[in-house]
Amino acid sequence: MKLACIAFLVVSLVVKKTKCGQNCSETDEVCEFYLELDHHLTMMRNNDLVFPYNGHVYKYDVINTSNAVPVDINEVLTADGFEQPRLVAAFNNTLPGPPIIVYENQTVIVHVKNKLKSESVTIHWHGLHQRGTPWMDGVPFVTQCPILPGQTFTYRFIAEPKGTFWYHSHMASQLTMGAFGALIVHEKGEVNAFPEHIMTIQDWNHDWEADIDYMKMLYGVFENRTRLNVSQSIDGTSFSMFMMQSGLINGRGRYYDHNTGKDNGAPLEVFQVQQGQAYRFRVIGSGALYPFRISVDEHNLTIVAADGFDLDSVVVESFIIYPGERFDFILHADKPVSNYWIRGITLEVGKNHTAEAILHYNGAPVRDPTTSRRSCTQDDPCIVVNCPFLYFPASNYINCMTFDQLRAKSDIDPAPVIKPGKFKEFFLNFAFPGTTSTPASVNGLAFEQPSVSAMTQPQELYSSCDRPDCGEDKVCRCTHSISLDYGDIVQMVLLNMGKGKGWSHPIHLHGHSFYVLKMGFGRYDVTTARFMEDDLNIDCRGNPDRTVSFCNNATWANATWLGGNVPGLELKKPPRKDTIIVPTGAYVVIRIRADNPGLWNFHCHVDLHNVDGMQMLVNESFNKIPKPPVGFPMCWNYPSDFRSAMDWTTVDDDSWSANSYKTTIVVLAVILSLEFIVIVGMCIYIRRTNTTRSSERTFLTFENPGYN
Ligand SMILES: *[C@@H]1O[C@H](CO)[C@@H](O)[C@H](O)[C@H]1NC(C)=O
Ligand SMILES: *[C@@H]1O[C@H](CO)[C@@H](O)[C@H](O)[C@H]1NC(C)=O
Ligand SMILES: *[C@@H]1O[C@H](CO)[C@@H](O)[C@H](O)[C@H]1NC(C)=O
Ligand SMILES: *[C@@H]1O[C@H](CO)[C@@H](O)[C@H](O)[C@H]1NC(C)=O
Ligand SMILES: *[C@@H]1O[C@H](CO)[C@@H](O)[C@H](O)[C@H]1NC(C)=O
Ligand SMILES: *[C@@H]1O[C@H](CO)[C@@H](O)[C@H](O)[C@H]1NC(C)=O
Ligand SMILES: *[C@@H]1O[C@H](CO)[C@@H](O)[C@H](O)[C@H]1NC(C)=O
Ligand SMILES: *[C@@H]1O[C@H](CO)[C@@H](O)[C@H](O)[C@H]1NC(C)=O
Ligand SMILES: *[C@@H]1O[C@H](CO)[C@@H](O)[C@H](O)[C@H]1NC(C)=O
Ligand SMILES: *[C@@H]1O[C@H](CO)[C@@H](O)[C@H](O)[C@H]1NC(C)=O
Ligand SMILES: *[C@@H]1O[C@H](CO)[C@@H](O)[C@H](O)[C@H]1NC(C)=O
Ligand SMILES: [Cu+2]
Repeated sequence: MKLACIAFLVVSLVVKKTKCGQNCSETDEVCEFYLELDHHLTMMRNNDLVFPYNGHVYKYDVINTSNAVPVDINEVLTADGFEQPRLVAAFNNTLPGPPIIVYENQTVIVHVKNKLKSESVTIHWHGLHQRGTPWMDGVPFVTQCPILPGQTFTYRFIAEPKGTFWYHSHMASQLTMGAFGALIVHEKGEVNAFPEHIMTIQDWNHDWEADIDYMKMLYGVFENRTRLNVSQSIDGTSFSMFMMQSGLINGRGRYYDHNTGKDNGAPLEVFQVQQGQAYRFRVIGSGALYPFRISVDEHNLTIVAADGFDLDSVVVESFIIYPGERFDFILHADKPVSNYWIRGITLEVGKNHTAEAILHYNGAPVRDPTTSRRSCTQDDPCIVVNCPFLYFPASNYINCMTFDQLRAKSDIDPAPVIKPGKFKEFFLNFAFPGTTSTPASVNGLAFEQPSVSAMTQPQELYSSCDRPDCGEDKVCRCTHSISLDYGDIVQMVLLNMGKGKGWSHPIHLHGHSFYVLKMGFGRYDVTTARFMEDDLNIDCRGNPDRTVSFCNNATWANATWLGGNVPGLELKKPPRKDTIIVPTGAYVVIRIRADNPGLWNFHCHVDLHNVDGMQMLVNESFNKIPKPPVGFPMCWNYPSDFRSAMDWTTVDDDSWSANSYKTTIVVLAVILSLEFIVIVGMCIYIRRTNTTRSSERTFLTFENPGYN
């Protein structure tokens, strides 16, 4: 064993230039990392509680902060500085987890250890295409079995495409507990690259955690014997009852007392810049639910990329980012040496929820900025990019630029051209239709997670959607998938319409960066910016009344638009994305080429919606999916329901004790013979692999003979 390991390392050092556990250089072919997921508490330094004061934290028993030494904030998960420690699940005890920074086309190896006591995990590499390695996509029960407590798993994949990505737990809502980090893929040989900063932004609630959020979403939130309402967006549509107490940038924020309006002085993230220099900020929406509008006081932002793909740059006052999205902007540090607020405000009305960080010019005193937001005026209106609606209230003097108004930086990557006979078109409504029960669904199909990995154990799936209780103006729960054949050109019309609309959804597709060809918005009141009516170019079929129809089986209202003939599609320089907002009442036309065989999850990135069922699978050229590596772990087939009740659970009329005695003997005999077979098998296998592939055996999970 040990010899084999050393042999492998020697071989790989010589042949592959492997880097272990540190930053990779451009010439490395393989980059290797270790991540440990464990529970931790915020505001604790080892066994000591700390408290926030004036941008620092101090040990709990400090009485006079002016003569005390503050605790190093890098040793504390400060979050919003709330003194009641909150449980987090974090990689390597940092919030966010350590950044993984690699170069395009490098082989990335990440060894993951699950040190949680009662939860399993998988890690998704959000935005990477996993071409040739679809079983490394990290979706539990879709591409792999979850990594159970105490277990390890090794991911191995190619870093492609280049750009700003992130990694996060894909297990239910675990990511909202802090289980994420940045994943940056640098371009090779890039000249004149800007120095850069990574910025994750998220909502935070220190009283609740993932599963409680979900329960409260279903059953309601009460405070002081009052039922709280869902918070409202600028266009009059909804967010959630999940209360965002604080916003965090790179894991730091301040809690504002709602009664006094005073903040608790917790430390904030400080981004240092040198006057005269330009910087690339890589912003990652890593939150649970709320979008943020991000601005930097007294600076314009030049947006240059979204979800890893370069855009024709636009200069804006701010941009909006939903969970799952990424935007890169260039900041020119050309203002007087000082401190400036970086702000992320939510789009809620009647609430002032802000995530804050500090832009600190080298040479400025270390203290909170005193700057204020730019005021948008009739003569100098603000431009906001990526709005989930068409308008802000007219009195705000803000002009929205929706994502479909952006263009790719170059025209070398036009939209896939329709080939006769190879074109498929899908209408997918991401919404909450229903009457008595209104689960989050896609076309009324709330996703039921398989109980084994659907990619590697397809023969063990049960829950087909081909049932009488599923269909037009019905809602059911099943394992929803659509099938694509290799080489298909696929147009998807993402909808958010009918009875189940009312929330905007950031929809994320795994395995692809789709081309965004067009967005169609509903009707709004131009003065108040309130949403009024769905876009009527979509025919919801079913019940003709839009407020009643589930819109489960939609099509174009004008039949000549079928077959890809939608007027106004951007085919020359469409921007690409892997996560796109589908606003209430709107549609988004996207295209992909089915050239990446896999089983790809397609879901809302608002975790609560995803967990509730707003997800589906794209079953892409299943018979062309490469075989997983030798030794790839399988799930034991505990069924998800009792439809396939096993014989050994039924007791016949004999007395229980006699029967259980018999059962025990049989089970023991079976176990013993299985063990015997396994031992013999292992011996044979070890002997064989020792002689033929000694270097690969200890690295079973990431050697892949089926690929390359
Ligand atoms: C995570 O922690 C482990 C154990 O302390 C360490 O070996 C590893 O290098 C860390 N990983 C990263 C990416 O920092
Ligand atoms: C790796 O790169 C990051 C970001 O550039 C930097 O903060 C960190 O110090 C580097 N780590 C090492 C070991 O060089
Ligand atoms: C706190 O410490 C400072 C500096 O040593 C001292 O000037 C001040 O009087 C102290 N305050 C109290 C309340 O003890
Ligand atoms: C990445 O690798 C692929 C396949 O080996 C190759 O075709 C492509 O040119 C490479 N790209 C870069 C930027 O090195
Ligand atoms: C609860 O409501 C009562 C009556 O309206 C009010 O006096 C009290 O301050 C409220 N408590 C909190 C914590 O808001
Ligand atoms: C919630 O909305 C209802 C109906 O609009 C209103 O009567 C109630 O006062 C609201 N509750 C709160 C806590 O704002
Ligand atoms: C930002 O751009 C706007 C219009 O493009 C311009 O009016 C404004 O002066 C710029 N602000 C700064 C701080 O450069
Ligand atoms: C909103 O909150 C931020 C800090 O969270 C504060 O700086 C700002 O003044 C507040 N704005 C309003 C209008 O209350
Ligand atoms: C969708 O509508 C079409 C046209 O009316 C109909 O043929 C089809 O059966 C419907 N599909 C479902 C699932 O109801
Ligand atoms: C994907 O397609 C294959 C082949 O058609 C089928 O056997 C498998 O059950 C499908 N899987 C899912 C989850 O739909
Ligand atoms: C349907 O769409 C086509 C192409 O855009 C257009 O020429 C035609 O007038 C439309 N028909 C109706 C009834 O609107
Ligand atoms: Cu959603």
